[in-house]
Amino acid sequence: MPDTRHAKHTPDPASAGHARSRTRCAVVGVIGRTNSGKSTLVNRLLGEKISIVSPVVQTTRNTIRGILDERRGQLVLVDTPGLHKAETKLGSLINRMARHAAANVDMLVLVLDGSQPPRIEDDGWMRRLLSAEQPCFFLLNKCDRPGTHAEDYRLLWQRIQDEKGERREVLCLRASAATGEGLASLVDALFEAAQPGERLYDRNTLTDYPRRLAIADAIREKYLMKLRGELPHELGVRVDDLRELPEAWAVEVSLLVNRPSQKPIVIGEKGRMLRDAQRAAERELSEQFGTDVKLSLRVKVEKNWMTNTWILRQMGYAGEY
Ligand SMILES: Nc1nc2c(ncn2[C@@H]2O[C@H](COP(=O)(O)OP(=O)(O)OP(=O)(O)O)[C@@H](O)[C@H]2O)c(=O)[nH]1
Ligand SMILES: [Mg+2]
Repeated sequence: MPDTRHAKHTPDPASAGHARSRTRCAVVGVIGRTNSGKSTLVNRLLGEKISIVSPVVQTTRNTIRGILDERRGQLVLVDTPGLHKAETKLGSLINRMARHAAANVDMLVLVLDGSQPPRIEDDGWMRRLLSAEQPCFFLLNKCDRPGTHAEDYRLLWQRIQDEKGERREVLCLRASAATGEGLASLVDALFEAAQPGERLYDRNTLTDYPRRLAIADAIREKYLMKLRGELPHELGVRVDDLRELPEAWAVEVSLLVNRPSQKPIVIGEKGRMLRDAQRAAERELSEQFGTDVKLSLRVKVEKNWMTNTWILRQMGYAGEY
């Protein structure tokens, strides 16, 4: 993927100044509980990976914007962290970020995990959507898996409306972010609900997610699959230095853990875990940015990094709101 697609937010000069627009544009919040498939959906819609994906809950920790550009207009897809029961300051920040993102978009897609029954977080989001001002859609995801809980979600929505004494028609689409099935209908529905307007981003822009955060995420993703128990949630990845040299990008990275006992696990036997993560991330990032990326990883014990606002800010978790 050419690096120019990871550009900064720049209004499209070609489209500026037109009073009446034939294009339709909208900022679309992709929301839902953790692990429902939001990031998989955004990546699939863009046809490129901009957001990390894993079977571990709380994979996404930032809001990440991806730009879907078509002749008919532009959808700015905002991937958000999944709501979950927060037990740490980081967890509460992440939940706040997701709610904040949902309040500041033109329309909302609530991604439901059709392969599992509804949970408390689905209930919470549906209640919010009932009174949300924006157009809303339900996307019943993972329909490639046998058995769907469509009826459970329908009943939940019905019960919430009965309880609140309010009615709202929401289009519910079945889809699979993994296979792409049903996603064309979603995109059509989103463009149809979008208002006429000019493009918000240059047509070639894929995402405005900062490089440092994208690099840190790629490394964290490599670890999410390998670590067990609490460790995936207690690992912080921070890019300390990024030098974009002509021959290769040189990146210095700290892997932060809470306790000394976690350090050898992250390094692995004879450094194997660290080396594997480094190589896999280097491969992926080099392809993504179209230049060689060399990572230098250091594991540090930073007690309570998850409650340290300064560190959280460096990781982009405490900005914007
Ligand atoms: N079978 C199947 N698996 C899916 C589908 N969509 C996502 N998954 C899997 O579900 C898991 C979670 O996917 P993510 O995209 O990381 O979920 P998320 O909603 O972004 O999760 P958080 O970032 O934690 O909120 C991964 O293992 C995905 O491969 C789908 O349509 N079908
Ligand atoms: Mg995600």
